[in-house]
Amino acid sequence: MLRSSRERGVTTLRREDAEHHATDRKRSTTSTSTVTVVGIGYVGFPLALQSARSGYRVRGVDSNLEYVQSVSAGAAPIFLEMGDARYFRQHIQDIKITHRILGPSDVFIVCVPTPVLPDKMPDLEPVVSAAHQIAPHVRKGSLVIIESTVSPGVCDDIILPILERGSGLIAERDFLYAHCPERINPGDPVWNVATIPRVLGTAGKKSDAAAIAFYSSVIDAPIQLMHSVREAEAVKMVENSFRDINIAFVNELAMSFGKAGLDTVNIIKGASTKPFGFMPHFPGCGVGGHCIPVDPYYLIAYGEQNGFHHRFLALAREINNAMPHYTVGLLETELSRCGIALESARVALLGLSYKRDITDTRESPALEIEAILAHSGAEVASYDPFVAHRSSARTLEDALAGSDGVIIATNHSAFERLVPSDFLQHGVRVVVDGRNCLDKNAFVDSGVAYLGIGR
Ligand code: SAJ
Repeated sequence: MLRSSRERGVTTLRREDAEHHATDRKRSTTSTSTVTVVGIGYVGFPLALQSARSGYRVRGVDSNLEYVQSVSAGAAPIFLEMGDARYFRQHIQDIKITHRILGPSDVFIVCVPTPVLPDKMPDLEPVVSAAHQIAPHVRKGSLVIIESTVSPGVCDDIILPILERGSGLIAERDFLYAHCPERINPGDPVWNVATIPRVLGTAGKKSDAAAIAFYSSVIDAPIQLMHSVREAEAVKMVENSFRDINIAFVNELAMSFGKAGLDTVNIIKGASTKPFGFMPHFPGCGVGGHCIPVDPYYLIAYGEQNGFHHRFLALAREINNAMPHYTVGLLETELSRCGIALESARVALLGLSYKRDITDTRESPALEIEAILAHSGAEVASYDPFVAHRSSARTLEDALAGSDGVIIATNHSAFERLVPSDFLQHGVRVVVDGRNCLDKNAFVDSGVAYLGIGR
């Protein structure tokens, strides 16, 4: 059993200590130290680029051969923020992208997805596969960091044994080992891989120092050293489950207040004037992304393996998962009031990605809404400027033309400017604003019925 850092007397690392480590590391890494990032998607790619900016020789490894070939040829991934895409194009020769690990590396970082299976149980296959790939290349002094989001115990009880068996080495004694859960907020103009504070859990004092030195040389943000790897795993679970239950709370409020004609969004904004003890979340047509709707299931499974049932987390997931159906129900009821049956209606679905102005459709409620509409017999014209390849309509006008109803599932900036005449001119009768992003007052007496989520 690895000794916790509390036993090692290390709790919170002060910034200047980290800087001291960083100075040493920066001096020694500028030209020769190699960082190998396994999994170069939304999480791994920005981290690989930031490591290259910090002077490391960087290798990126990904299991998707077609993706590796495309990126190696210089095609910047569509999810990269502009600054990262520009840096990548200018420094493509500094980053070697391959399908398999090339060999030993001073630092290995695992950034592969940790999704859930259809039965909502954790799918650890990608992270286990990454560990098997890395293990034969781990040498004395290598630093292995797991950034993928996992529940407490996965790093120590599942990943570490693979690394030790495959390398013939022992963590902390021979190689250094840490968990630093990823914190990426796609589309955020302020918080990015260089500025987001991080938490760390490691295998011991030597691993503390090496991991702190590495992150201090790559990011400009505080690093909080936790008492153990398990605590660091739990931190990520807690922060994302916190968000999911709070979204479920306001979604339930929206379904309740919607029946009473109250404006839930305005009420939440009112509650936000309280300067303490309240953090606003807002209702919507569902919860998407690779974090928020997934991580609570890892925590639920962790509880079950310890003989505890997370009733609250499970109920929050149930409420959030019901929002796509709730949203389609609003449209069906209002169309029926107009004498239009959903199964014979044409519906424009605006937005496919899970979040504003990004391309990511993982776990997107818009896709669930699209399936529900199609299952009901409605003709669906989907349009998302960020997901053109997946849209059935080439333009917004094509999607709206001849549509009886509209569901806005993503609050892309292109949709927020829509006004009633944009719908009226195409004969649209009902607009369901799944992200409460339009001016509902503009629709009063407009001839187009407006329904928000809870407003
Ligand atoms: N959503 C709501 N109501 C809200 C907030 C979000 O319905 O009040 C929906 C969004 O529309 C989306 C989903 O939830 O479909 C997730 O939204 P998100 O803003 O949480 O976006 P993510 O998935 O990019 O979350 C990331 C997370 N970062 C990491 O896991 C490292 C999360 O921890 C952050 O809290 C979040 O960004 C953030 O703060 O924006």
